[in-house]
Amino acid sequence: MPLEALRFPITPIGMHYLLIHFDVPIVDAAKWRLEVAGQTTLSLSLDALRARPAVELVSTMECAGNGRALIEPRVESQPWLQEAVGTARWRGTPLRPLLDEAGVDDAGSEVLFTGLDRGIDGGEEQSYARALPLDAIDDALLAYEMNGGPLPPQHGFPLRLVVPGWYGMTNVKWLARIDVLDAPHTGYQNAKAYRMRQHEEEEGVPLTRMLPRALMAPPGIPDFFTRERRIQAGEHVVEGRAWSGHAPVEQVEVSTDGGATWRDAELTDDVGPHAWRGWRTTWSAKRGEHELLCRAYDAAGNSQPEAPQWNLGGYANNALQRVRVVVG
Ligand SMILES: Nc1nc2c(c(=O)[nH]1)N[C@H]1C(S)=C(S)[C@@H](COP(=O)(O)O)O[C@H]1N2
Ligand SMILES: [Mo]
Repeated sequence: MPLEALRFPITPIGMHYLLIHFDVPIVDAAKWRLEVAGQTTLSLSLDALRARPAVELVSTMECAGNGRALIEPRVESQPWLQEAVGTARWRGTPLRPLLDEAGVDDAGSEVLFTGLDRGIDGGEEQSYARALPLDAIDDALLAYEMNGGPLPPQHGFPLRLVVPGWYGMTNVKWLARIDVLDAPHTGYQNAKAYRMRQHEEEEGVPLTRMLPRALMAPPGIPDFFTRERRIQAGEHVVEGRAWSGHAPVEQVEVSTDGGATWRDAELTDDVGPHAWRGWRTTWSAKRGEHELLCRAYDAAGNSQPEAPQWNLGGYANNALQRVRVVVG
């Protein structure tokens, strides 16, 4: 998502980031079915899912690899700077009642979501699949609409999972089946990928919810090649969005002097409890070079570090955004 799109409370579809491990499956909706396997197996058409109770959910989603390219030494994977985030208005049917209809027994511990896309990752051929603990799916939605229209192919047509607050990989697209498991899933995307590890042999800690982050829409205009920002001296609005998957954002601070001093931004647009929060402040820009930073705090006491912490997957880098602005 180009960072100027932070000015939209709901990200227009063509500006929302995309992360696609394999190929986008081309799905014939008339033939497609969702299998839900609990104690019994349900097979549901798209029409059957649309006939179920519908809810809307505005949810901010961020790739767990957002910020990866800013970690040294560089990790080999999708080289995101800070743009792998977006907010959409999803519409669909709540997951939990569907699981209850399929029958979840007491032994049920995890739910596995499998997509239609196949490929090779870490040397293993696989369908993209991710398991979640049962108690994490209470707010989860099976979405068939995005921003008021049908789910586009690149975002998971005909059906995707949306789990508010969790990093992007959780939100399985092109859903084919859902299985209630009675033992932890050991597939690649849970056991190897999306874990905080320092080396390959380590079991590591699974990534779950998004850490807090504030981002600003870079002020002024960019230089084509360097992307350096240029602005005229005078009063300017500095604005952006901030989110956390752990608790609501309570405070956003801004620095215009490289982090020497900080002041509170005003919190603005609130588009829902699972969405980012708008913020803004004004800046009297004086001639010269300035480094602008912003920092989010959530109600659970989480904030952002000054520098990234290296890890094998280059995940969860919520270090402070720094934007250099030349004022002339
Ligand atoms: N089936 C499937 N689901 C998937 C993926 C994928 O490659 N295949 N990528 C995941 C990752 S890593 C992210 S960050 C989000 C991105 O969703 P978006 O492309 O709609 O923004 O989808 C997740 N769901
Ligand atoms: Mo991701």
